[in-house]
Formats: sequence, C-alpha cells, structure tokens
Amino acid sequence: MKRRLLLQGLVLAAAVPLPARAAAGTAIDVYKSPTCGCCVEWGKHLEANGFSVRYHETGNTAARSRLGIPLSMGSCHTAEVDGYAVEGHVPAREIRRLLSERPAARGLAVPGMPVGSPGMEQGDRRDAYDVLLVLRDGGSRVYASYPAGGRAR
Ligand SMILES: [Cu+2]
Repeated sequence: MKRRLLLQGLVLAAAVPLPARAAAGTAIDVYKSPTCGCCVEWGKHLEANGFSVRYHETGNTAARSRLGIPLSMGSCHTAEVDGYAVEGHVPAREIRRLLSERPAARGLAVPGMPVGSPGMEQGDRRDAYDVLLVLRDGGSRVYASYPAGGRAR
C-alpha cells in the first residue's frame, strides 16, 4: 500500500509539464542603486511572475554599458537574464516572450520610467509606453506597445 502511494506520487510529479517547472524561478540579475525603490517594486513584480531576483547594489551604469544598451534607452536599473539585457520597467510577460522567441538581439528596454509600468504604479494613472527590442547593431524596434489607460484627467 505504502509502495503504491509512493508510485502515485512519482507519477503526479512527472505529470507536471517540464517548461512550467523550468520557468518557475528563472534567475535574473538586477543591477541598481541601493536607494532605488521603484527598482525593488519591479523586482517584486518579477518574483510574482516566477522569476528569482538577485540584486546587485552597484548602480546600473557599468552593467548597461557592458550589455550594450544605449544611454538614450536608459532607465533606473539594468537586468541580465539568460544572456539578454533588460533595461528599465519591462513587464514580465515581455521577458517571458523574449526567452521563448529568443530573437537575435541584445535585449529589451523601457526607456525612462513611464508611470503605470510594473513598479511605477501611481494610483490608476497609466501612461502609454513602448517596450523596445534592442538590436545587435544598437538600433531598436518596438516589441510591444502598452496604451495609456486609467481614469481620464
Ligand atoms: Cu524606476
């Protein structure tokens, strides 16, 4: 009887789809200043979406330049996940998409700090912003567009 329960347990564990298990706890390194609050809010958003965040309290200037994100697309933090750069308040779903599509690119960027992006919540205000795919030549194209929303002012 005991043996049979054990076997059932093993069968259940095997039934969990592999990609789902691999996705849980995807390691991501976040370079930020020790005093950056919205960076930590963004980190919480990542953790709520299955990432395992490692913070590096070094500022993000060196990481941004090492990963080839132009300063013109810069923001308050720079992250590195599976060989890609993630600059600024990029939504977790776009990072997941990046990791599954694996385009030939340096990574993603949300320049500046748009209100209403993950980690930049301000009530129900949401400004329009683009997620840019930063290409290998340093150029970019729009990867996703998030429209303005929330209450009209
Ligand atoms: Cu920020």
